Amino acid sequence: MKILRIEAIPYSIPYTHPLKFASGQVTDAEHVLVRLHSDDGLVGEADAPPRPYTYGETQESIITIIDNVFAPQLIGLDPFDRGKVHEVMARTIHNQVAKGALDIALWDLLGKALGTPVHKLLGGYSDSMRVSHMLGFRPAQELLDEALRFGEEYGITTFKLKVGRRPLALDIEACHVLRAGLGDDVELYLDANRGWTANEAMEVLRRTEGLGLTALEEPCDAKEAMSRRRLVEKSPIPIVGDESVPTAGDVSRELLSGGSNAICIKTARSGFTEATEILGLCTGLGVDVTMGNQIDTQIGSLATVTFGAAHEASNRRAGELSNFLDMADDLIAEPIRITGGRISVRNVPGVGAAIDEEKLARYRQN
Ligand code: MUC
Ligand code: MG
Repeated sequence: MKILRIEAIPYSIPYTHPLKFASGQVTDAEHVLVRLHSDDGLVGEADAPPRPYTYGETQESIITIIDNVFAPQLIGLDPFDRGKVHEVMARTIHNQVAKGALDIALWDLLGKALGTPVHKLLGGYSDSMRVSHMLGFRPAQELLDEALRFGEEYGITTFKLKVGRRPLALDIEACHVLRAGLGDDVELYLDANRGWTANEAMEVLRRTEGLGLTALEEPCDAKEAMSRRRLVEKSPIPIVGDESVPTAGDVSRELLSGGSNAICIKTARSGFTEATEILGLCTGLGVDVTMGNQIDTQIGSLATVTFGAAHEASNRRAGELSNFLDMADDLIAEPIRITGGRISVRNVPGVGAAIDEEKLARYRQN
């Protein structure tokens, strides 16, 4: 089998409820659908969500790097030769989201060629994942109403609160209101998307002591190495690396230098192959991981479930899988259901995110 053609298709779907966080906001899913065609008529597919404020990639840059750099180098390779495919992609630095989508599309293609679900190829540990819901910037009472509604409608009992605002009291109040309104059995953790300094983060930890928060993600820029290390040493809860650790090398650097002591894995930026390397590193070192969300569509969320459910260590904590509920529509043919707070893998060849061609025709931008 050979890779015959690669498509990078821009599309745009609006959000009904835009998500705001310290490093940016998302009002429309202006993403890229990546399609890898083989010479025997199979197609591997994946979603690439550009996040310029996180990785510097845009919809245009993802299309350009795939069309002009990766496609000419990958066409003609056997998709089973994943080592060769990755050797080719590694020659170009950065562009993590473009590479991540190509890798997931490659696995989807291999699953289809083998007639096997990719979650089985990756590990087959479980057939579902627990869902964590991400709460964006809103007044405290609205956050509580949203969390209560998601608990009632979907059975979700884990929430990640976006923080990183100033004055700090805004987020501190939100933490207190959520804990008081949700009770002690609901898990709450925070993600500041580098919005604070390490000292501000320390103050927030002090003023939320006793609320049972379980983690603080990317409190400040990891490049502020000394103050970040001090925070990690002093914090009573894990400090999670997210945007500071898109590659396995970044994970090693941050863990070894003390910049983080827990890791967020996102298939959107690491694909399944590098996510596997990162997971191995973390389990080897005894470091907790969370499957994160890059404000993914249902196609992207299904990729996260496919990887997260495949291994015990990535399935321990709830995965961030529900942002797609705030989108007006999706390209996926068979919508994801959240029942009892869980999302299931799909027992069909590949990842199982078949595309609705009519919707693609409606939302595509070229
Ligand atoms: C997160 O966990 O940070 C926000 C920006 C991004 O790239 O992902 C989201 C969620
Ligand atoms: Mg994050």
